[in-house]
Amino acid sequence: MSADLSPSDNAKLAAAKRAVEFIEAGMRVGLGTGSTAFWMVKCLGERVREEGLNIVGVPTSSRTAAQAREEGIEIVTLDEARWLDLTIDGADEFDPEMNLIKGGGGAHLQEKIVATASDRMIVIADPSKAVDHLGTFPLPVEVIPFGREATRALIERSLREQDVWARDVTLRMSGDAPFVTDEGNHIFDLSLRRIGDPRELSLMLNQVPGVVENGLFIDICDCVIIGHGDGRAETR
Ligand code: ABF
Repeated sequence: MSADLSPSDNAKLAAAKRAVEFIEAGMRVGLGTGSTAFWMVKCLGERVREEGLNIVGVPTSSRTAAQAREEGIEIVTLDEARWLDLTIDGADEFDPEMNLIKGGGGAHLQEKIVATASDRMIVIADPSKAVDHLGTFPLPVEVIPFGREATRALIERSLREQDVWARDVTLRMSGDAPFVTDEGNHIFDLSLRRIGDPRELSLMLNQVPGVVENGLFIDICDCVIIGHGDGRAETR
């Protein structure tokens, strides 16, 4: 725990520190994105520099790639690594079954590909991310820019047909322009309030032409490390 950091950053740091203890020499590691994953990349960089830990990392975003390079972590593409031993990433929400909503940072497409190509996924989070039911956090859905409004209408129709209550399907903006992902796509954020059946919703969304990937991670996460403001970390 550091007196210079806010309780929230201390919680993220505590989870990150515990998670990097699972990284062993020779591993191929997926590196997540977001403010919690930032601390993980920082802690891993320390181990690489101080212990000479020999690993390669596969970043899940251009942001994380830049940070990993600064930290002196060797990075390779997922195709070069082929398969990963472990991915460590943040989440926007996790439920008791360790299903997740991700994508608040706009990187869930690469994050899902990387986590799915890993033997294990560890999520690092502060206690605010724990929920009984997913859905309070708006669900990100990445769509290709072509025909975006037609895709929006299809998403809305599919939600209605499935009786999923959606307050809004909102185009994510960055200033005056649509937010653009690393893959050149746009994101709709779905205000759903509560997701009854995350697996069914995920399948339904990914069947809509124009949808690239949604932010539901079902049966992908193996364990969650929750950090606390006082520096403690618990594993679930
Ligand atoms: C990424 O960062 C995302 O999938 C998720 O949206 C977000 C969590 O961010 P933070 O750690 O900043 O809360 O992992």
